Amino acid sequence: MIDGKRQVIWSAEFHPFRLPSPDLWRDVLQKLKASGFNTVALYFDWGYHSPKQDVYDFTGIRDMDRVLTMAQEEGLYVITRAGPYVNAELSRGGFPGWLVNQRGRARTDDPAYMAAADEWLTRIDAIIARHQINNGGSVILHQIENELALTTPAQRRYMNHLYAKARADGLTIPLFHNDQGRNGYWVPESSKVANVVHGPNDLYAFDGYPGGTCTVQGKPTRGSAAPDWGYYGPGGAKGGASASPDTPAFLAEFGGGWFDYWGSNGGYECNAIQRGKRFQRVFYGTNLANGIDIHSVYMGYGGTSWGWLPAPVVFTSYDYGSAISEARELRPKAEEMKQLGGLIATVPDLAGMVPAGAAVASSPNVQVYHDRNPESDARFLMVTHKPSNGTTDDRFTITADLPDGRYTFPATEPMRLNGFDAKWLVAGVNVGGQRLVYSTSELQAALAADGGDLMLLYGRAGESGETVLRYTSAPQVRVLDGQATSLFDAAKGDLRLTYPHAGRAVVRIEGGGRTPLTLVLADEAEGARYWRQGPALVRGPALLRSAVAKGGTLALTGDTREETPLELWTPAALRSVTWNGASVALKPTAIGSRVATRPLAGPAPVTLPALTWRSAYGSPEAQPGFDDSRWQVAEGKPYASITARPDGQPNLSMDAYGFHDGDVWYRGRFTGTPDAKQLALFYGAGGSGMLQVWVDGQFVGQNELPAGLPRPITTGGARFDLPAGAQASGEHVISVMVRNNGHNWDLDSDDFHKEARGLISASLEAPGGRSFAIPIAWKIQGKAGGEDLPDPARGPANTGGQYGERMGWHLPGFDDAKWQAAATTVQPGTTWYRSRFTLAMPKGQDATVAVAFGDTASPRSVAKYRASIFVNGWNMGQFIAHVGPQRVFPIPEGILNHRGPNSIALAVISDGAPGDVLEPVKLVTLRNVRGGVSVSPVAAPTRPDQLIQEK
Ligand code: IPT
Repeated sequence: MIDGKRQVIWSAEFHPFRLPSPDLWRDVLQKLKASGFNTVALYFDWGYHSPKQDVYDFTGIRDMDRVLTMAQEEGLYVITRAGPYVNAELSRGGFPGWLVNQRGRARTDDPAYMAAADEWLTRIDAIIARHQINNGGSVILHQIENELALTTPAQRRYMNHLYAKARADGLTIPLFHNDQGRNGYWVPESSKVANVVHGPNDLYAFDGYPGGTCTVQGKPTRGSAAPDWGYYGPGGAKGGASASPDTPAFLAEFGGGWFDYWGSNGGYECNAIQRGKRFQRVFYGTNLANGIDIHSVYMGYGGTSWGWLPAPVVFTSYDYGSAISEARELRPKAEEMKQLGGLIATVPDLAGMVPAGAAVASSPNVQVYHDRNPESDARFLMVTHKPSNGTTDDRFTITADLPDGRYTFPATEPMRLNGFDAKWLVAGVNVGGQRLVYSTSELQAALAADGGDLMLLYGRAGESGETVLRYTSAPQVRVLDGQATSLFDAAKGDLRLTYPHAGRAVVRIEGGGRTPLTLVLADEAEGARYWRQGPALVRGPALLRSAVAKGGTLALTGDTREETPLELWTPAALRSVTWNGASVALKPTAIGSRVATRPLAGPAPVTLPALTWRSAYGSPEAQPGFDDSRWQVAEGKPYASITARPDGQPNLSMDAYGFHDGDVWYRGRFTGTPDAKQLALFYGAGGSGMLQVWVDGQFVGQNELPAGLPRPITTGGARFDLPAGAQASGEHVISVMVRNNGHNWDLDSDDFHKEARGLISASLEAPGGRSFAIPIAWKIQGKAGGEDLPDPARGPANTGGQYGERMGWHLPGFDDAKWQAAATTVQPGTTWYRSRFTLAMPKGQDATVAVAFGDTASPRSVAKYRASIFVNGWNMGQFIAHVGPQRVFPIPEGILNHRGPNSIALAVISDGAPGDVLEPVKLVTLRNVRGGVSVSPVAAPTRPDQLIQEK
């Protein structure tokens, strides 16, 4: 209940850190709102804000106060999820880099760990506290920890600490934890159930990702029915509405897509279908029918794991197959969500429903979940197959005792359920001044129109619909548009309308003892063209962002994908209407709406420049004479990693030296001997990570960790033959570059995020593996400054220790005048490519531009190489040509300057073999609309001399 009113919390997840252009947060929030969600759930990533212990940044792209303000301005409630641990397919699951050097076990009551967590919590809690609903904000619920499935006393004390900390920091809203499944972990003490683990929470929540997967061939499977995780599930301690029957049933994450991994065939489009249209009706509907009234879809907008944010289990794109694509396009499933969320907004009685008794379908292939509101007796009838993943084509009637009497309906043509699908019907509800007895059409929207009500109902194209309304005497029915017939049953007072769902029909009903009613009866696609915002129902545009009445004017903002007619229903007092600031001339229609006399303009086409490149070689560290005098000596640091290493080796792990993300270089010196013929290395590098090795300036090879697994292998061994010259007496130099593709998450709270990265051990060996006690004196260099960031605006995840990164070659203002026209042959190591270009997007347009590599029709190339993509200095991802699947990298406006100069720098790593060379790179437009929000460029240093110099 919020302010004494029951409310279905209909939420979707968004990660501001996966969209490093704060002005676009508003775009996503508006799109979530327009897609029917009333709440947004936000994770916060501790590591994103903290490059070094005690150092925190909440400015620019890290301004979490701003995202909370925006969410409130856009009319969304907020669920905050601030960790300390979040998982989220982030490197270290959101833990900061420096935390892996801590020996104490994370996610326990180890004092050092809790002190570290408190640093973060003190700061993020202060921001959240200001935005709580009872402080004038819109944050309603707050999550402590994330899927903590170990429930030992140390974990219990840790949970107690987190709860007390949140309260001490002024968080007064209900606190909860999300259980990995409905296991009964951390159920509130107040819940007097047996066989559960109690914890210090106000609410119990759990996560669920049911409903099949995509096959390797990219086909959705429908292997399982929607689970009954509430009223209709098995009884016992974990039955009822949740494992905690005394608190509201709460799904903190319900899979609205899934993540994709290195080496897949490209799963996001399949995930968008797998957990897309129809899935949402069947699965989310089953949840709602089961009494799960706090329901958050993971993800609503996935976004981009830019820079070194990704955990080893994912690549750059975190599209997730969510309702809003990474390119910020509303997928068809978002339109379906708009229709479902529209029902929830229109019928507040859906909150707090309880089972209502049998509603029987005449077909054995069909089941009807039947709930009622205990106060108003309004009904929710969720009609789906039995089992719910059934795909047959069935015709049937439903018999139920409804608030207005016992009905078998439809009375005319039977209902139909054709294929995997569900229908969310309501019965016995008051909508405005009307009484809806039942309808086989789904209710999408209602509003008070002049001197009456308006209702928008829809159904599957080609199926017939039946709607019954209650009157005291026969009303007058006029069909203003399309086809519909009516019959009045004077004994009951029922007006029965029968119509096909085909385009739209409009029926006007007057008299009969009620305020007049306009019924818009649409097919599903027609319904999807309507937006309900503010005091208006608007038909036409690709998106309606807002509808704000001020004085006699209704200001509409939104997007058009093409020239689009505009039709709307508003109170007549709103005489004038503007669209994106320009006034719209309107004329009345015969059906009571008004239409724009001229269509809304669509976008002008976008033209993008071709890219030309200059290049320079970027692995000078490989040369024996390279000056490493300022590098750190790699020894003597305490080893906090969980990875076992052989005795006698120095601590080589990169994190120990303050290098947590991206690439790291090692240079080792040894004295040659005739027997030392091989170099054996053991290293940690995350998913599809790699190393490259030179001896005395000669490339001896590279090793890549295997891809193609949903859970990647993150450490590996490699053996290289030494060049003959390296056996001569005297000093020799080994140069090793390790690409660290992220630290593991800590899903199972076993300190897995502390698996070592960089070199773990190195030894010189005779053939057969006999190793010598030949010492190698190692030096190490990673990101310039280590934990002291040279570029705090872009932050810890932006760069690693490539030479070009240390020198600022990735920055837009770097002077590349001395670079050569792009090389077509390639050397082993890293070659940098830079391009400058200017964009001139038409004003008032929102497009998503992407960087695309080679043949985008295929998930991977024959050529073996990888490229880090810097756009105006921002590391917007990693392309691994031979691993894939991502070839197209959307760049958010704000990072990309849509109206002015830009630069792209690519750091390309190759083994130097012929053909393992950068393929053609081009800019492509993924989406183009007229509209959008206004976006300023994200401020950050542009030239190397603006970077904070290493001390
Ligand atoms: C659950 C996590 O809480 C969330 O952070 C994210 O990792 C999500 O899954 C998957 O994308 S983990 C659960 C599926 C075991």
